[in-house]
Amino acid sequence: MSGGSARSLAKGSAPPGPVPQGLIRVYSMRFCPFAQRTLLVLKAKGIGHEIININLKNKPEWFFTKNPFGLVPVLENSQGQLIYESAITCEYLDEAYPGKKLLPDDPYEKACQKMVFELFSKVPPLVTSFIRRQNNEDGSGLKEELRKEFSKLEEVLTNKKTTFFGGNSLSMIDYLIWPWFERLEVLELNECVDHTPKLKLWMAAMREDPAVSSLLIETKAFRGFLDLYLQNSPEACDYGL
Ligand SMILES: N[C@@H](CCC(=O)N[C@@H](CS)C(=O)NCC(=O)O)C(=O)O
Repeated sequence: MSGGSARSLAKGSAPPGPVPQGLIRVYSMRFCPFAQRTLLVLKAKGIGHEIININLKNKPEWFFTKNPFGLVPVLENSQGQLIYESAITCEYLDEAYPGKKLLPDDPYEKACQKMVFELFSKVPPLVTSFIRRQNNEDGSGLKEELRKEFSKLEEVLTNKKTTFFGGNSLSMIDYLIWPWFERLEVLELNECVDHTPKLKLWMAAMREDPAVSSLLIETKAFRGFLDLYLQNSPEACDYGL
C-alpha cells in the first residue's frame, strides 16, 4: 500500500497516470467513513493497492471523469475500469480477488447481510446531521433517534446469538458499518450505545481485528479535520500532514 497519508490532489492538479499492473487504486479521503469501508476490505483481503487522496473541498476537475457524483471512494484497476459507491466497491473486491471471502455464498446468508445493511442505513445521515447541527442545538433528539437505530441492530445480535453480524467471525457487513461506530467516541456519541450491550461487545471485538486496528483514525486529527471541513476549508482534508 502507498499514499495513505499523502497530501490530497486538488483543483489544477494533473490527472494521475494509468494504474500499475498488479495494483488497484483507490481514490480516497483520509477521514471518509465510506472510503474506509473500501480500505478495510482491501486490507482484510491483502490486496495490493495505492491510495490517491482527493481534496473534497477543492476537487480536481478530472475527478468527475472517475465518478460522475464526484464522491470518494472510487476504485480504478490497471485495465482502466472504474467502480464507485462504497458498498459496490467492497462487493467488487470480494468477487474479483482471491483470499478470504467476506460475503457468504449462501443466498439466504447474503440476503441477511444486505438486510442488516438496510437496517443500518439511517445511521450515516443521522451522524451527519449531528455533526452539522448548529452550535445552539443540543442534539438530544438526534441522539434519541440514533439510540433507536442501534436498538434494531442490538436485536439482530440478540436473535443471532453471535459476536458479529454475519456469525461468529467477522464478515463483510461488519466492515461496512464499522466506520460510523469507530467515530462515536470522538463525536461524543458513545452514550448512544449505553443501552445496547451486545453492540458494545461487537465494537470491542471489531477493534481486535487487524484490518480494523490498522485503519483506526487518530482522534485529534479527526477533530481538527472536522472543524476545518465544517468551515469548508480547502485545508480540511490534509489536516495534520
Ligand atoms: N454513497 C456514497 C457516499 C460517499 C460520500 O459521501 N463520500 C464523501 C466523503 S465522506 C464525499 O466524497 N464527499 C464529497 C462531496 O460531498 O462533494 C458511497 O457510499 O460511496
